Amino acid sequence: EVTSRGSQTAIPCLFMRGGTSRGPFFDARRLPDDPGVRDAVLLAVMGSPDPRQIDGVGGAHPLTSKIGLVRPATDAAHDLEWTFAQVQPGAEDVDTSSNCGNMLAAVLPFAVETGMVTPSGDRTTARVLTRNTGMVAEITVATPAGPSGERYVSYEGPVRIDGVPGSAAPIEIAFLDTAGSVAGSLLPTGRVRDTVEVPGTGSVDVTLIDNGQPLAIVAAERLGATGYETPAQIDADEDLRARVEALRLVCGEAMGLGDVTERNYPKMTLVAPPRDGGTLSTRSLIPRVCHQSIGVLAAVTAATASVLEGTVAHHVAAAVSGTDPTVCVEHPSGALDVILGRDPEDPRRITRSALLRTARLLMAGDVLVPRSVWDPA
Ligand code: NQM
Repeated sequence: EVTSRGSQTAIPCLFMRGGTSRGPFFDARRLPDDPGVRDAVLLAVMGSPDPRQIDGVGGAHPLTSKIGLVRPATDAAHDLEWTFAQVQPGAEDVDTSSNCGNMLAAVLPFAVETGMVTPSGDRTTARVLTRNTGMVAEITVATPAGPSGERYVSYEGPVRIDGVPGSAAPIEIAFLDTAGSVAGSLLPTGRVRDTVEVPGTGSVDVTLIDNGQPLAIVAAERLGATGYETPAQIDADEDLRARVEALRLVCGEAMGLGDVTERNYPKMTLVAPPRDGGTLSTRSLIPRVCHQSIGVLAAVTAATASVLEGTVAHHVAAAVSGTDPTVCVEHPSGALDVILGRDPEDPRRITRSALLRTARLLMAGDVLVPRSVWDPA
């Protein structure tokens, strides 16, 4: 179904913002089956491994170097399947081993735009299976009827999310069974807190946790930071980043993730007491540069840690109450509210988490790659 345009192959593509991230979305069925060819195509689309991604559509930052691959589900329990692909601008690797809750916000809009899902009323809900981690999310978008009666995804609405200018239509995401997405279990070491030995830094108390995103949570203070720095200040602080990276490698091993040198996780989360009326303050490194806000599943995981007694996050967090507490995760450009659903029998078990995002279709058309990349034979 792909077409040629001179010396290049044209691949149908929607370019979308999902939450505070952005990238090209594809119908997964229209990409090469061979994983090696597919990855070469995706790298060519983005312009990696050039760190500026000048010969592609990537935005030269991890948050704008993300890709969504969507297809109708192959079983009756789900409506859609999606695979998230992270390309680090300067690297040659297409990492599909973890998830992205921001890009996930654009999956259902993409599916409606491309006819994979037919809107059923003013609001359309779909169950989306994330193939990266096996996680299921229930997503609801606004699908009003146009003048001719045909329904469309509306991107206009009153919802503001910190990190994105203006307001947009709400996209509700309810995450189910997020625990152990990559690390196998919520607390992969079996403990709420571990003390690890880090070359150059000494003993560091961390909470190693995965409720949708593997995180190593550390008190900002312990690494000589305040936890209230701007992302630019953190990115400019080579010493701090070296300490964080040394800690990350040790935490990766401790979490059973092996050598994480080339991986995008664990995300390093520096925590401090809340400053703006929230539950806790965060600075998230993804994993080597600082996030402008915080990843969605990283926020769900940090929120989960903040309600578990004994964790490094709980130690600095303000108290929250109720069986389904709202945890307000402060980040460099504002805050993100996560509603946690606790198991009434076992309050340490978080069975559901929910939050609001927005998304927008930015461009529709074809993305072009050299034909020799698409068809290397
Ligand atoms: O943790 C960035 C993002 C993310 C991931 C990152 C995310 C999540 O903000 O669910 O959303 O941590 O690399 O897009």
